[in-house]
Amino acid sequence: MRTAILITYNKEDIINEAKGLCDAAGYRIVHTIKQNFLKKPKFGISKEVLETLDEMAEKLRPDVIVFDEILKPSQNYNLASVLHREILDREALILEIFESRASSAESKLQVKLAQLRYEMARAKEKVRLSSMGEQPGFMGIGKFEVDVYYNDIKHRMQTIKQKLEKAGKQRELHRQGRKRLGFKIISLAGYTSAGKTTLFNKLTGETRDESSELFTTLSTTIRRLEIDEEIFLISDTVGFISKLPAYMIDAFKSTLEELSYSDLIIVVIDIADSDFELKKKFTSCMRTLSELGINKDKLVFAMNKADLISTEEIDEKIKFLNLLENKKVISISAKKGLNLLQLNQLIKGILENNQINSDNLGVKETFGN
Ligand SMILES: Nc1nc2c(ncn2[C@@H]2O[C@H](COP(=O)(O)OP(=O)(O)OP(=O)(O)O)[C@@H](O)[C@H]2O)c(=O)[nH]1
Ligand SMILES: [Mg+2]
Repeated sequence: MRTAILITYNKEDIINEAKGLCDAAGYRIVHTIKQNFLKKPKFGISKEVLETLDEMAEKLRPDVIVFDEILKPSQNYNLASVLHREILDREALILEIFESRASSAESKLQVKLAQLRYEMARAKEKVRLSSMGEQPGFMGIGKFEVDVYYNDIKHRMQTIKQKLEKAGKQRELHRQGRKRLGFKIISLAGYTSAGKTTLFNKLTGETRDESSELFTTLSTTIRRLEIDEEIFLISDTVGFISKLPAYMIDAFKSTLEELSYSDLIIVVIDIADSDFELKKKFTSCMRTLSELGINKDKLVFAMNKADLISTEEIDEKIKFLNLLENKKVISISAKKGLNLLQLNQLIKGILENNQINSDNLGVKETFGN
């Protein structure tokens, strides 16, 4: 396993998430440096901390240095020239995870596009630096090569975008097909590691990858779900995460897009989280859902991992999230199969009383009859 020194903020939830990301990307952390501030202009960190870091790196010889913030290309360059090691900022780390997890052709293209966007931002900076004559041989390349490199990235992005457009049209056709068959669509949403795939597998009898690592799922899978002989379609989606750069959410829009075409969304929440984490993840989920333009009436809240805490604690957490009055809240355990029949009944009840939603799929009918 490759090793990393982690530089992160001095806050427990952030440290845990950063550790989770390193773990998911396949790095073993050999040392952690915690800081209150990571946005100093030149290196992100102060000169003194940089010196300590340099010493640690000499001693521990990690494969990479993970910097849990978004670094400017110049900062990345400055750090690399002192430390002589690969520096991965938060974005690069998330991209590595996405790259290793993407399984469908479409999600691979999306990852590639996000990587090129990341490179593009850096190419722009290289062009700027070399045209200012500040760093003529920036990273060993001159202005002409930088221009060629920049145009090459642009061209490759264009090609990928075209392929993605095609794939998008394909998905639209599938969606229309499903609509014509009259099936209601249910989607799973929620923060990464909440237990969406576990629930999906339990409800449908599927055996998809579920794990404690972050971002296990990177493309949507749709299966049928039968409740009292009535057939619904259910789809698993990629997990949300806080501080995900906008263009990455954009890159995975197509997997999240399924949500906006759903008749009902099960928001899976890890109820065993501490109050602080619970609130943070819940807020992040709700924000993403609202950014996708999703109507609140379509949401069902599944308080998952109920096997890990007491009934009293569950009630307190539901109250804490201001969901006490909400009739669409249910505590479950996907892993232990607790309350899943009740969840099915809740889903069915809502979908049956909710004819309006099915006419509101937002799909343009481009087929002739
Ligand atoms: N104790 C307990 N663990 C659970 C339960 N549901 C899921 N888990 C565990 O939580 C971890 C994450 O589960 P996943 O189903 O992969 O989570 P996910 O929401 O699909 O995660 P991403 O695909 O990364 O977004 C796994 O280790 C599961 O075994 C539950 O009801 N109880
Ligand atoms: Mg999953």
